[in-house]
This record gives sequence, structure tokens and C-alpha cells, in this order.
Amino acid sequence: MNERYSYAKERYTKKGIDTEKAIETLRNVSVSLHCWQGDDVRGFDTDPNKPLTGGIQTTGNYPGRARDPKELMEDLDEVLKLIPGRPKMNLHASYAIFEDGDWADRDKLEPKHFQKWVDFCKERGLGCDFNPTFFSHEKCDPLTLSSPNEETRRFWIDHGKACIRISNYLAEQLGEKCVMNIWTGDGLKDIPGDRIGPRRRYKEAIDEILKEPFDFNKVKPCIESKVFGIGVESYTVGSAEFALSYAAANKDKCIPLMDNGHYHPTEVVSDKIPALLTFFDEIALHVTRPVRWDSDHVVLFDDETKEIAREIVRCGIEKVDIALDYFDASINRIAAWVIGYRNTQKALLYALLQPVEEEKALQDEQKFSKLLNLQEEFKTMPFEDVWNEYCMRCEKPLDDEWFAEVERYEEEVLSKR
Ligand code: RNT
Ligand code: ZN
Repeated sequence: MNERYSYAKERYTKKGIDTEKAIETLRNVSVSLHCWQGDDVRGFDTDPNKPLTGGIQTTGNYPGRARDPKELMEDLDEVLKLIPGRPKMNLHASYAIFEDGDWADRDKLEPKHFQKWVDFCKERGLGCDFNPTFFSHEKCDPLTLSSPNEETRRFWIDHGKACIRISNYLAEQLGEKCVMNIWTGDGLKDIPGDRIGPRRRYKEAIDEILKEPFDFNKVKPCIESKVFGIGVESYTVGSAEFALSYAAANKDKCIPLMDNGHYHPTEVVSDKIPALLTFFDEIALHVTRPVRWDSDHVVLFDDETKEIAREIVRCGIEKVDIALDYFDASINRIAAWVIGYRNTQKALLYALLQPVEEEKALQDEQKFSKLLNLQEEFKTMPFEDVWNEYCMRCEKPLDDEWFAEVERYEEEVLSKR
């Protein structure tokens, strides 16, 4: 045990915090690593140069984007070397891998199209989450599950059902639950003539998807809400109230998912976590960084990320499925992945080192000045030393060590693409 850690441990112990327990807890918490940071959400099942649709946007053209499954897996391996904790993969359906002549459209996808990913995860001891891809495809008219066109809706319902079967397969093969997130960019640019029609169709379409058999202990379908997207500024079918009501009315088959980029700028997801966990046993999160809108910037070790982590810890870390969701094409993509993942880990460790019980007691006793002072005092506790110890126990580099490896990789691999 290094000296700085021993000192930090002692300081925290005096405050009633067990640093060993915090480290051990975090080592066992899964945090999903999104495959789509590596190639700007392009995927492999359609022309990679087609536009990204659904109201999401990657900006920037930093060299070195992964262009095929081999490159993406290579990049993921590089990321896995540099992040501590217990990562889990998170795939989109558009990342299906086809053998020669084996291409299938999204409504016909099968578990075998993800076999290479299953092998990848097995070799590295990772679980895997999954997402149907309801965007960037010619069958978006531009609506999907809420389209008035029966044929369009059918196609996307069949896609959702195929994804349930794939999620089941991932959970069974990897022995870890698979969180399957339903998000569509369905919405309108301008003032709707009918708001309830698309929502009714969306509801019925999700009902149909969830009729596909699955074991709710292994597959966790989620409904992700959104406030608006680029090109769909005036109306989002899957709004917050819609998604939350759907999940509440179907608690036996799905859970709500909150993405912290999907609310009005002064709303905070940290406060919504305990609100939802008053009613749900389990919820899912997409951790991102919105800058003025759902811009999906790299996650920082900032106040709201810390507050989100604090609420996760206070409410029960096992009740929240944590996934990252951002995509920055303007900087080195490996660095983007690693910075965001490490910051999420950092925020969780920081939260695990807070005096939760004492804070609760002070609030209940209405000792608010003492509470405020305690919260401030903890901000300058020797957190860095516990974080460094955590990284070392995970056999991963420290904050000032990993970037050189990314530079080497950029020079030797990325710059040659
Ligand atoms: C979009 C949603 C959604 C996507 C991913 C790629 O605003 O956040 O979760 O980012 O599915
Ligand atoms: Zn999201």
C-alpha cells in the first residue's frame, strides 16, 4: 500500500468512510461502453457515408475513425487497456457483422449477425447491452414506430422484435443481463396538426415489440425519452411524460431510461433519479454532457456528473443500469472514450466516498449549516489518492500515464487509416 493512499485512507476512516469498501464496490459495478463513439454512429449495415438521422449529430472530422468491425474492435481493445472498473459493451443493431453475402435488413437481423461480438465479449469477459437502431435508414419515412404508414411501422416493429431475440441471445451467451434500449428520433420540425395520433401508434408499436417472448430477469427493455432533436424541434413523440408513463404502465416488461442530455437545460437528471426510484425498482441512464442542447460532448468530472453519481449511490447502485452515450468526432476518438469513461468512474468513486448517512441525519435533524459545511469539507478530502489506488488495483494507468499510449496508438495505427 503506498504512503499517500495510507494517509488518505486514515483521513477518510476518521470521517467514517471505508475506502476499501468503496474501491471494492466500484470494481463490481458495470458501466456500459458505447461502441458508437468509435465511428461517429455510422455502423456497418448500411452505407457508412449516409447522413446520420433521427435528430442526432456528430460534428468534426478528426482522422482515424474506425471503418470496419476489425478496426472498431482494435480501438475498443485500446480503450479497454486504459479504463478501470467493470466495463460492459453496448452495441447498436447497426453494428451487425455480416459474412460474405449474408447481409440482412434490420427487420431480419438474427443473433448470428452478432456472433463476432459475442466472441469478442467472451474473450474479454464482458457482458453486453443492446439497442435497436431506429435511425439512419431508408425505411425512416422519416418516422418509424409512430409512422402513419402501416408498412413502415411493420418494418420497425419487426426490427424491435428481432432485437429482443438478439438481446436474449447476448444475455444467455454472456451470462449477464442485457439492457435493450428503445429510442426513436420520431418527431416534427414544426407545429403538429396531431399530437396524440403518433403517440398512440408509438405506444401500440412498443406493445407489439414487447410481446416477443423474453425473460425479464435477463433482458431489460427500456424506453428512452427526449425533449427535441435537430430537425424535430417542435414535437417529440417519445417525450418525457410519454416514456415515463409507458414504463410505469408496463413495469413487468420494461424500465425507464433517462439520458441527461434529453431535458430542458435547467432540469437535472440527478434530481430525477430518486423521483423515479420511489416508484421503480430499476432504472437505466445514459450519461452524457449536453452543451446548450443534446450535443453529446465527452463526460467530465463536473458537478452534475458527480451529483448523478451521488444519487445513484444514495439510492442503491444496484438499481441503476449505467451506460455512456456521447459521440465526439472532433477529437481523438480513443481519448474521447477514455476521458468520459474514467470521469464516470471517478464520479462514482467520489460518490462512494461521501458521508451519506451523516448527511441524511443532519438533514433530518435540520442542522443545515453543519450539513453545508460537511459537504464543502468533503470537496477537499484526498480523493486523488484513493482514485490512484483504485486504478492501480484495477491494473490500469493513472491519470497522467495513459495519454502517451493514446498518442502512440494515434501515430502507429489511427494516422495510417
Ligand atoms: C439520441 C439518444 C440515443 C442515441 C444512441 C446512439 O439522442 O440519446 O440514445 O444517442 O442510441
Ligand atoms: Zn441516449
